[in-house]
Amino acid sequence: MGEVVYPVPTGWDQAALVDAQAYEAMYQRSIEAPEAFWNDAAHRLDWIRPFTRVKETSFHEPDFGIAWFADGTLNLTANALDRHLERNGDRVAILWEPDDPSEPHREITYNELHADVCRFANLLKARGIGRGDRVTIYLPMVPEAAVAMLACARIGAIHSIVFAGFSPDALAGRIIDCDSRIVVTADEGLRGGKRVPLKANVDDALRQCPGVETVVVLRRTGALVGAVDGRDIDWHEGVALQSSDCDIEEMNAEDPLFILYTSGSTGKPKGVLHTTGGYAVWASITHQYVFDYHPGQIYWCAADIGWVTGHSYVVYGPLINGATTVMFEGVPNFPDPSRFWQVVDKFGVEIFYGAPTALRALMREGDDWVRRTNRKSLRLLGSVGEPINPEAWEWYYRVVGEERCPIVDTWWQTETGGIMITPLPGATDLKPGSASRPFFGVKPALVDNDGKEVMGAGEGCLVMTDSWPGQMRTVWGDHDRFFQTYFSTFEGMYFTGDGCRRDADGYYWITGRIDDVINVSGHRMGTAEIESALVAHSKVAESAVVGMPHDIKGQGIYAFVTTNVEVTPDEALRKELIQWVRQEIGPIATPDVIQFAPALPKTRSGKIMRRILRKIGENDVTNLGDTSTLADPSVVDNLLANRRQLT
Ligand code: 6R9
Repeated sequence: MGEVVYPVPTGWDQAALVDAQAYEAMYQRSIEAPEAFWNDAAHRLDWIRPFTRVKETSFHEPDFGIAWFADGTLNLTANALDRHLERNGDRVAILWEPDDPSEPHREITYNELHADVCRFANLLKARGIGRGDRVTIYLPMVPEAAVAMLACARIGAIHSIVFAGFSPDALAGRIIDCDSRIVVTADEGLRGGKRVPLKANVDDALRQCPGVETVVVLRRTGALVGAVDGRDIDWHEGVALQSSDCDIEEMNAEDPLFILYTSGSTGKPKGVLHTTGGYAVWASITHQYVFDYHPGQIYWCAADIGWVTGHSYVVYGPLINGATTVMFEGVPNFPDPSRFWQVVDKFGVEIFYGAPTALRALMREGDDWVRRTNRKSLRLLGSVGEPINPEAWEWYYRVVGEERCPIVDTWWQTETGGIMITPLPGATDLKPGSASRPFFGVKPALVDNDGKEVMGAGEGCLVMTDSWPGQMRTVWGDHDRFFQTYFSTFEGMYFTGDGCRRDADGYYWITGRIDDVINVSGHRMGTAEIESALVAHSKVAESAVVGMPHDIKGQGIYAFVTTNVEVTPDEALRKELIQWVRQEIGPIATPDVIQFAPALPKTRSGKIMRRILRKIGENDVTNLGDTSTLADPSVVDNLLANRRQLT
């Protein structure tokens, strides 16, 4: 396939914060003089005591450690709220769209958000929560989730958000790991018209957590939920008694801001810890430049606050920059597959940031759902969470953005705190499927399995050879695991876990997690490549590819395929797809097995659970491991019933 390149659209290079030339200059300076670059950049924040030290980082033993702006002090809420009040207090901070479009939306100004945050911060204090204490937040996508986060930051408490789709067991594990004494939740959540029994889940989880003294319950649906005397308090009754003034706590730049649990390839979820100063600089500077954010624009990141994307790009980045951030409670296809674009029209959204999995699901429903909406307000589109296959990219570009909006395909991780590899809309020619170039201060490298650096165009494991301000600082309670997981595979480098290709133009193409790499007849292939080929077929909606044992090739290719709704999968289509992949990639990528599946097993954040598919591919299905984080466990039963029996 010839490579497609979309140049920076006319006008964008002029109007954007950064054009191609400026990008090169700024990037060079950030790499050659990081101290000077980040010293300047960190002045985007208001500091209480200015820092004099900038970068103190080492990825090597024995002086391993990461600190940025270490002698500075600040408060994150003061940066996200207080400093905007004098001039922009009446600007809308949060535009909230409920799950049910017939329910009224909410507009919360910076003044109002500030008062709400202060009241909730005072409530936390009244319950004995202060500096360094952990606060578990188990809330749906409601403005109060942002209020709770910012209230923690105001008093120096550390929030740990647990996605409101997680089970009681998963919640309990996360409460116990960080030893929270307080949980903030709602009676019920609402998603796609369905109620989620959050308070009941909390009650269930807390049977395992005797250390929890307080549960704050927000009324969202008004459902009757039980209350434990002395432990449970109603959010609104609690804050009604509190003052709307609350002094900020003066935090050290390296004091913890939040913990967010994320799963690795092995073991129980890790508590990724982010600190205050460096994270705030990173979340805000990336939000400004990647989305080319200009004050007053309406910006929407469709991620849930339960994931890192929600932390950095629904709440912290945009609010530090004084933006109007849209918060959406619902799902892309409820009440119908036009919903995203209806919300865009309703609020005049200019910047939209979403996930490929949602785009593929919408693409499958046909263009008409998009075309019947206006979308003229959109000027920029973003993608995050997984590689976006060129077909979905093109659809996003042509149908959603009408060839007017650059797409920023942003690669990053919970661990990185914010965007790392991405186009800048006024600076970077776009190649569908490539996250393109490193952001300021990011030093990616590719290494082979022996840790030898791959120079120029080539392929390897993606590592970072130096620190950036938004980097995670430790695994909560297990600093050794932090070092072992990320810095021991390749000496002196942060290992991302992703495979990657760099082309002759220096563009990065993420090929998927290294653990998803398969070796067929001695050829190393990213499963994402084959998936992308399959998905490019007009009858295919989604696909996941894993390795399977093969007598001759070492590993064979096992492809799970979900077809478009109107297609009935049959033998003829199976042959057609095998032929198609041979054509798209070459005979070496010929799938050995194609299993049609009505749906793929996904986590609630939309990531395909490859571990399960790999087990099926290996025909090792007696122990599928922990399936508690699956959005719909019945999907697995169907896969098992129809799996190919290997001989
Ligand atoms: C932000 C987020 C991190 C993993 C990462 C990679 C995949 C994220 C991507 C992407 C290709 C992109 N990933 N963005 N792969 N292109 N634009 O998703 O964090 O949940 O920790 O996931 O997601 O494999 O290593 P997280």
